[in-house]
Amino acid sequence: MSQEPGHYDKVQAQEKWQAFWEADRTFEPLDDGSRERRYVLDMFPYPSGDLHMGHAEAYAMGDVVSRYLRLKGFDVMHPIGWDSFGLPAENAAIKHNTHPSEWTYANIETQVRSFKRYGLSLDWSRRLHTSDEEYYRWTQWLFLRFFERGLAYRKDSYVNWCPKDQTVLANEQVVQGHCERCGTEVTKRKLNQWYFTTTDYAQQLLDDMQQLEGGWPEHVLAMQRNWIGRSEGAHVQFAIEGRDEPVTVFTTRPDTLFGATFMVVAPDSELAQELVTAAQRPAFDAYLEQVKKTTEIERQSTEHEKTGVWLGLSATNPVNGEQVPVWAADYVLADYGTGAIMAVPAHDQRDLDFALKYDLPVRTVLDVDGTDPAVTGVATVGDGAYLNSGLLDGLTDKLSGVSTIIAQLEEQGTGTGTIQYRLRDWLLSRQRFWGCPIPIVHCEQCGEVAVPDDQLPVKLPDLRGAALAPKGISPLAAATDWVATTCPRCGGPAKRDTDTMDTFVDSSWYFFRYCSPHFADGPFDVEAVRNWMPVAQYVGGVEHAILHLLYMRFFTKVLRDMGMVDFDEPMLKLLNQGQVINQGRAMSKSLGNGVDLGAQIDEFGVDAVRLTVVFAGPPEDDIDWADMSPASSLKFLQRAYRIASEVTSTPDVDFAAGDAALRKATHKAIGEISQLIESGRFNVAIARTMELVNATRKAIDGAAGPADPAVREATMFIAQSLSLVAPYVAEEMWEALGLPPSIANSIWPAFDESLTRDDTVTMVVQIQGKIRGKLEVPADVTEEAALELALADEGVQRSLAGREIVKVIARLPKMLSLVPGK
Ligand code: ANZ
Ligand code: ZN
Repeated sequence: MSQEPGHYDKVQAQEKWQAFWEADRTFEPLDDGSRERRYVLDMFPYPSGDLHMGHAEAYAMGDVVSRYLRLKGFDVMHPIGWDSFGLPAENAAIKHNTHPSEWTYANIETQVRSFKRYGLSLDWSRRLHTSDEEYYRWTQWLFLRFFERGLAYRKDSYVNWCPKDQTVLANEQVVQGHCERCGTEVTKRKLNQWYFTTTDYAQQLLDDMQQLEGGWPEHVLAMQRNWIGRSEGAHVQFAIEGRDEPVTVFTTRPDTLFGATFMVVAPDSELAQELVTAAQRPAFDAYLEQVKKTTEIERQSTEHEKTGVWLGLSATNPVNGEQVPVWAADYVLADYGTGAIMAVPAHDQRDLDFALKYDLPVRTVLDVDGTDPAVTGVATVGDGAYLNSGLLDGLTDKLSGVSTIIAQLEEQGTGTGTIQYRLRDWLLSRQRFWGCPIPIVHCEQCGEVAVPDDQLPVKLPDLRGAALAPKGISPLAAATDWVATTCPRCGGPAKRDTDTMDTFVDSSWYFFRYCSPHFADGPFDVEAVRNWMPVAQYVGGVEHAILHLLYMRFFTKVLRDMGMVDFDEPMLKLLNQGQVINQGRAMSKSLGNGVDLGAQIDEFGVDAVRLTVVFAGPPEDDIDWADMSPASSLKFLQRAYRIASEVTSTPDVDFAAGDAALRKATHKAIGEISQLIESGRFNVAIARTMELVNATRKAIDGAAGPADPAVREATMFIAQSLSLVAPYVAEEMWEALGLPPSIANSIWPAFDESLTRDDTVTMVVQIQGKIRGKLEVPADVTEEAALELALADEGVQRSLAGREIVKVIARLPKMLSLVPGK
């Protein structure tokens, strides 16, 4: 296809430069310490299919930072890999009667091609896949280190269970309480599950957020904080007749203890099973069945209708010796606090709703606003004067109420002040095939035995197709040859663990692996991690604002305690890009409003699509594709390219000799754009680049002309600035300017502040030959402006004394001479 002169051929440019970067290995870091290192990381993709508009946005943002830091002279590492274990591969394998790896690795290859075409400055030499044996061997190794340190343990817990398919379901396979495959109502079943003790690190996870202040979005820090959920309160012991152990409750309001009129235990707790009397057993068992069908979210919702059952016994309130009935109710959760509460209906809405329904007493112990909760049905919360509260009566604020009662309980030995976290231990085992096998062997003699390091990886058996279909606990259990093994400790018969790890385990350490991706003696080379980390900029979706970020922070702290890393936090800065939507809504098949990335690229080219995405608005904001015009982006890029094709000076010209006005515009742009990129305002940086393109066009067409050295200087900077978002046209421009490739190896120009200063000159004002004033004026002041300034000057006004000016003699900017009339 022939092109008009000064027109860049987007398809040809894409092929040409992609091949160049690949052969030149342009984006592999030197990693030799000759330059300061910077690590820029995008959250790695899941190979669900080809790249989509969401990827286009996220990776375009990361590339701006990565390419900018390169040009600023840093040795940048910007790696890529795949989070390649996960359930969709298993479903595809069942459907097509293949192995999950086939679907997975085929999709990865598709994404690789798209990533390469998308012109990202990625280091392909560090590519990893979490489902490779070479990778999951080290996931297992890390699991074993956690296990040795007591940070990985097993306990019983409830999982989603489909009674028809006889299988465990992941949360995402439960659709409105029903099995995604067969529609049967999902219930809960107790299974032995693996956990990591994230709770041991709760306080550190909270405290170290101080190091992220300013580098992470405030709302992400808030989400982390809420998830960890620190509560200060007390453990209070209620004695139970005929039972040695008292029941301990957790409360944030121990000061309301005199208002506790009943106790509630989580129905799905061990404690409820222990407490329930024989007479109440049938009613309790029936109730528990009902509870198992309720999701945790429903249980915590304030709208959820309160239900419960009396367990047939009473407990003793430690401060007044009162007997209060013990109930089981689903609004109390088994795994928060102690799984048991003291109910204070007057001052806790959930307790009040329950008390009113089951006709339990309500006793006000705090006068908050003069109202009576038993009458209004609204529990009163906050500070107030204590009533009916023994030693607390007379106090009026929560702080002293709480400390007084805690002191009393501690003295009696019936309670203590404590801190509770909402954070739970991380349930990491999955009853799935396509994941990292848990490297533990179960021996009848020795119990849980670690697979020795030199026998890692424990490889997945070769199950495919129908063998992966749900039946029983886990697909791996069906591989009986694989399950049967010998105990590494006693040599006796043993069974392999048939669970695999949550894929969040894989993604909790991949960023360490990138630092030394082929390291054979451990998950990573400690030295390489010391060189590269922490990550300077992490980019990814806000959907990972809680779990992924929390888990990788947890891993980092454990590795630090193991002496493998020397920092507390792995990611110094975090950017959450927005979403690409269409016509005001998330893109979806059912709405038919999907936008195909490949089609957009075919029509407008990579550069125009990337420019559109980055120019659309602040990186955190959503982009509505319906409002975008990639066609005008392309038009702008052609305008920019044409400028480069018109420059006639040679690379060795002296910029200092160039047009002063254009030089000033260029250096202003250098200063501003650098600042804008560093503060994450990429869209505004592009707007500045567009302005510089206009100024340069004017200079070429005007007095300066295409040979002016300032035109070359401006055009070079336009190309560099554009290279952050439109790398193909930028390389073309660089080449048109006669400069050696790649533009990615060029150096971002130094900003010369002196060139941008608005120079001023002292102007002398004479009246009838005598100096009557001295004024600071711009060096390029016009006669009109000079006259206006002079007439506004007090000294000049005084000596004119109202006379009209009949003649002006201007020798600007130094002198203005005025001749007044009579
Ligand atoms: C008595 C009380 C009186 C309470 C009062 C509150 C107000 P946070 O702040 O979220 O930590 N609670 C304790 N364990 C629970 C569990 N396993 N399931 C459901 N609720 C539980 O909440 C702590 C409060 O939630 C505790 O303080 C307890 O109710 C309840 F005027 O105890 B409180
Ligand atoms: Zn053994």
